[in-house]
Amino acid sequence: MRRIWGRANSSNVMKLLWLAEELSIPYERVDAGGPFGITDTATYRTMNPNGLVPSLEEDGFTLWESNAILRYLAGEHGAGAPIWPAEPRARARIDQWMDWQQTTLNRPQTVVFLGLIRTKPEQRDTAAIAQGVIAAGKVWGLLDRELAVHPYVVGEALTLADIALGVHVHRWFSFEIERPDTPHLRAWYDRLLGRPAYARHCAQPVT
Ligand SMILES: N[C@@H](CCC(=O)N[C@@H](CS)C(=O)NCC(=O)O)C(=O)O
Repeated sequence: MRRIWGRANSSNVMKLLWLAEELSIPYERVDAGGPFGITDTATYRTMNPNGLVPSLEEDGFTLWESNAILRYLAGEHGAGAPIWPAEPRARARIDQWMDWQQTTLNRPQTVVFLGLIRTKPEQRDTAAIAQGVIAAGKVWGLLDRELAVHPYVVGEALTLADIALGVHVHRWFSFEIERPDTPHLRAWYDRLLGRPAYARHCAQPVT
């Protein structure tokens, strides 16, 4: 039995649902985190001491950190396929962008997301949000330049790098903000929207 713990509107949970559908991996999802709670319970904390979502549970094996779970699931079900190739340099290139999502993109993108989506208008720090938009715009601009050369993040095919970053590009284009012109990023987003699994799990109202 494979169980994904986490509310469906979490970007990090969306990554797993999207990958599972792309690779036809069966799973059961349990709502946890946010209004669903559970993450503070002792039982959940033995599985994920961070008290965050997602967590993966598979016949007694547990794992946390969304990108680590992506790699694990792809290794089990898609190893060697373009989505998670075996060749070390090809794999390293994907890892590079996955780490970049967590370390470089998340910082400004989270400021904008929490400020605009999770904060009441009267409580917003508009200066911090404006700075976040500028910073995130620069980060997305870097990816735009990469996508000028190939249709997906590392080349011709969808990989785990697209999954880690793709959940966030829907939010970026959904925010009511002024964005820099990034035609290649927009074309990639449109390409992702054409994938049923992305449309179903990631391109939903941002909450
Ligand atoms: N680096 C972690 C971050 C996990 C994380 O921050 N999850 C958020 C949701 S995206 C969370 O659990 N928030 C608290 C909650 O939902 O209760 C990962 O990629 O899995």
